[in-house]
Amino acid sequence: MTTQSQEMTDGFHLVIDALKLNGIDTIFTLPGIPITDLARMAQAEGMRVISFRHEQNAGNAAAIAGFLTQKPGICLTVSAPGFLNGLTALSNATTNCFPMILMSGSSEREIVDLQQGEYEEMDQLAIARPLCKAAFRVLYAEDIGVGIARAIRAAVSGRPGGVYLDLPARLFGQTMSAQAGKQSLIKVVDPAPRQIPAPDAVQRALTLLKGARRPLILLGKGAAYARADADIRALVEKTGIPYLPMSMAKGLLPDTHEQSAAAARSYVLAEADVVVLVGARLNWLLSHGKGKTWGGKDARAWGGQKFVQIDISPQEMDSNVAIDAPLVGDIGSCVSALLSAINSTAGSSWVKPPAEWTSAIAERKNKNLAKMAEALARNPTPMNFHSALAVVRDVIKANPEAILVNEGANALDFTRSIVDMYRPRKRLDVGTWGIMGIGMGFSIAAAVVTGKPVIAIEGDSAFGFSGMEVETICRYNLPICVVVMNNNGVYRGTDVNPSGGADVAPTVFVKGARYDMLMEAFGGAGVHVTTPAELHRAMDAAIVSGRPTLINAVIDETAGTESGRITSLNPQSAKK
Ligand code: ADP
Ligand code: TPW
Ligand code: MG
Repeated sequence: MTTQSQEMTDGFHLVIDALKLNGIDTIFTLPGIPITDLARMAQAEGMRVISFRHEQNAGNAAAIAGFLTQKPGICLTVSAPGFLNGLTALSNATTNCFPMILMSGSSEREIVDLQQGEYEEMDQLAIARPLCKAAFRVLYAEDIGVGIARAIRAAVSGRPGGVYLDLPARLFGQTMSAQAGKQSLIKVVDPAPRQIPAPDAVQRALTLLKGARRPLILLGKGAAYARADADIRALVEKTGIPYLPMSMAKGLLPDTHEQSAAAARSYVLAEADVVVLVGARLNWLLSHGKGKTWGGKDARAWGGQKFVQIDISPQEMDSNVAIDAPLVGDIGSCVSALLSAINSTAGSSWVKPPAEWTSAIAERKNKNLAKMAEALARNPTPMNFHSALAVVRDVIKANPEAILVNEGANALDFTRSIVDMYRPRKRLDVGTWGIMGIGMGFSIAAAVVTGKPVIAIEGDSAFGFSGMEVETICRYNLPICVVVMNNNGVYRGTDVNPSGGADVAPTVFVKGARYDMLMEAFGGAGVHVTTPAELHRAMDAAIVSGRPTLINAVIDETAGTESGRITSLNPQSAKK
């Protein structure tokens, strides 16, 4: 080797060095032209490189790694088809405000732009742009530092989201002097700057809150992401205001907290007079802040409540209903400002919500919890969602550090309402789109970035979207226990073909499928269970061993309902 070549660097190494310089140590990928060597070299340079069986799963892994770490998760794919496979995850990450960067190799621009039939020809930058927060292309090795710095800032600053970074094949082989290369890299200073709320906005929110008779706090996944756990808890406990966690905010305070109004959700949404939204959007998941759910007199009517909204995105305000007290800033700064205002202006004179409100909630809550306890105590044959999830509930209670990944329809809705979470950022699910396919990608990333045990509660249909990644789980020997709630199909296994033909109905799968054998094929533990006792034993064994495990839990095929809790969103013909 000549002295000259020792002093050179190339595009491959500049990408790796730029990521490492910014504290990014993991890449979720699937190799091929032109990024195979990039993945190899990243591993050689000490990065963790997790290689998947489909790019969508690598992308979902990157997205949730971003949510869990506040650093952009990196997904690396090949051109056109690999890029497109990753794009669903990028778009989903953007929709959910998860920071990630999709880096895809791309083919020769000159040929792509003239549409001359290049290998994996596609104008990837143009296609990605409308589906993510920002999209960049780097043409010269000396710009890699800037490209990656911009991608990191775009992903994590303000409202987090997905960023596309286009890396043409030709870039990787470009060389430059190692010293100039090093100087071209940027270590991003303060990538997600705090955004302090204006004092008058804080006062406005406080004034509104002080006048409330039936206040309510709504915690969303933005609050979980923000890692302001102690202040959020202090805000809830100091004010005495009942709160509702959105799905991925469960565990921010333990679900067993006495101020949780989760078991009286429909009552509090309809009755509250002032609602504080903390990192939660008034989208479909909250019935757009109006209509009957909110006490409105018809499906579109405003229910009369006032809103305080804490969000980093000013444009989120008034998106569905009027926001009376917008509190724009990062959740950490906003909640702590609100807390100091409460402590100084209200001081010890802060008046907790009236007892009529809190006791009315407690009454509903206790009634609903008693009803739930009854349903959970039954032990029907075959096992149903309740009897199976009573087990999962106990296992999570005994292992509160475990991360719960959850997807499906009934398998999702029942798990969310039955399984209590005790710690922040432990529940990861289908999010804003209600997307199927996040299961194994989320599970793998959660295990990789936290080192904690992962329990994935999967509908049998939901599992199928990413099921091949059980090989990945075995390959990296990850402590993941997948429980397939097997009811023979999408929603239920009981539909029949109305034509009487030989094909089964579109929602029905092979009856009695043995998903456990899929895990065994790759050396993991597969267990077939039909009773809660068997399920409990199998889950305990999985947690104790830390071995990749798939439990095929046979669930009554008649137990589910169409679309789970969102049956009403199915279009119905007006034709009688
Ligand atoms: P959920 O589905 O749990 O209701 P959403 O995804 O609808 O939550 O809302 C999350 C909100 O949190 C988004 O509007 C986003 O802008 C906001 N957000 C994310 N991170 C922060 C942060 N650090 N500070 C303030 N707001 C944030
Ligand atoms: C990418 C539509 C929502 S829920 C679901 C589908 C196909 C599966 C429900 O069956 P599963 O659960 O998982 O067996 P269970 O317990 O009710 O039987 N494609 C994508 N996303 C969504 N949401 C769908 C399709 C859907
Ligand atoms: Mg099913």
